[in-house]
Amino acid sequence: MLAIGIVGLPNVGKSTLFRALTKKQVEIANYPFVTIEPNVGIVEVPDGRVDRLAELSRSKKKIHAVVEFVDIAGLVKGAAQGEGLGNKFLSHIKEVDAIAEVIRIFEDPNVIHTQNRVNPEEDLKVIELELVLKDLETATKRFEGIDKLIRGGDKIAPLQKELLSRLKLGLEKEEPANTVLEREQKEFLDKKEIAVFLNELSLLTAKKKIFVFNGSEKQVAEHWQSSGPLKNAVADAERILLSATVEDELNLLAPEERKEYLKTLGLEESGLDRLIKTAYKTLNLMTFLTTGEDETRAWTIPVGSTAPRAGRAIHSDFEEKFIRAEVIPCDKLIEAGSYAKARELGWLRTEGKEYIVKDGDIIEFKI
Ligand SMILES: Nc1nc2c(ncn2[C@@H]2O[C@H](COP(=O)(O)OP(=O)(O)O)[C@@H](O)[C@H]2O)c(=O)[nH]1
Ligand SMILES: [Mg+2]
Repeated sequence: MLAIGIVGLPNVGKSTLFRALTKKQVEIANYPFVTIEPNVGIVEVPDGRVDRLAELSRSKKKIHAVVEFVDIAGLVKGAAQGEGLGNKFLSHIKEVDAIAEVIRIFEDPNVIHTQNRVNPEEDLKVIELELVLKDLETATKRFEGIDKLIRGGDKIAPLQKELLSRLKLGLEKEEPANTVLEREQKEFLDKKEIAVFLNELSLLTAKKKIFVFNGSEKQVAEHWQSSGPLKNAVADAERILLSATVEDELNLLAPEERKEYLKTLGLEESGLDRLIKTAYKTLNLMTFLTTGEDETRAWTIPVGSTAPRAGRAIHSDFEEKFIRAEVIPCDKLIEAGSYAKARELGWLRTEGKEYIVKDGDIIEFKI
């Protein structure tokens, strides 16, 4: 399963956010492949289509798509040199697919700030620098052993050396790996050996990122308006504004009260729901659905998957023995009101191996 790591300096609200997330934790029994650890939370991706389809099919069970969040402790100034939890931090963060970077905006005299004052721009710089330094360490270590591999006749090592030296050059200038990679020639990066090697290096500054600004709506808005550096640093990355404490409180309310409360805050959706959806999108994932009396279920697949690849999410047989699939977009089935009606209207399509699945397709596999 794909995982998002929550990182940030101490006392910025990571654990509060994580606690709020885990209150939404799914019934683990439905996800047999999941192992639970104290700093891991598995949460449903909010998706109204699942509820509507379950109603239409009178399903006994409803199973949403999920994403995994990991509360990663140990990032402090100097973490790259082993300060704080140092290496433990590194091994945890390397395993995640994307990073949610929590930045403290809220002011609260009772919550100590590690740099003694609330300064999001500075915090951001500290975090980015630590991540860059970790990557520099990773790249340097690999670089040091590479000549030996080349001498030993390793065919791929010279290419790896080239990549590592370009990465090192950039990282030494405090450029994140993704900036270096963006500049690289596509032909170079597209080489299969390079892609595999890069993946295996799992550089922190090459991971997808979501910024989470933690504070009241007002505080965040004020800060955002007045801060050019903050805007620059975030650039095109996804960003979520929320208050971790409010999110935690929201979980205590009944669904109706929650809606009311959100309304008074001028919000349609909780910050957590926005975060979960954004995470799903950032990981380049999408959903297809299956529905019937037994269950209605959302399945997670990479954007651009073919029908057989989608089948793999259910069972490897569905990919290997794929013959064809019967497909209807979710909104079309809901509009028709039933499978029988949809069939009568000719809205069910038969698709073959090459079909590229779209988000919200309902698929029945024929094997
Ligand atoms: N006023 C205020 N306090 C918060 C907010 N988010 C977290 N806190 C408090 O800040 C303290 C540190 O939060 P925690 O989640 O443990 O931070 P972590 O070190 O990043 O995991 C706790 O006392 C939280 O209650 C917020 O949005 N507003
Ligand atoms: Mg914490």
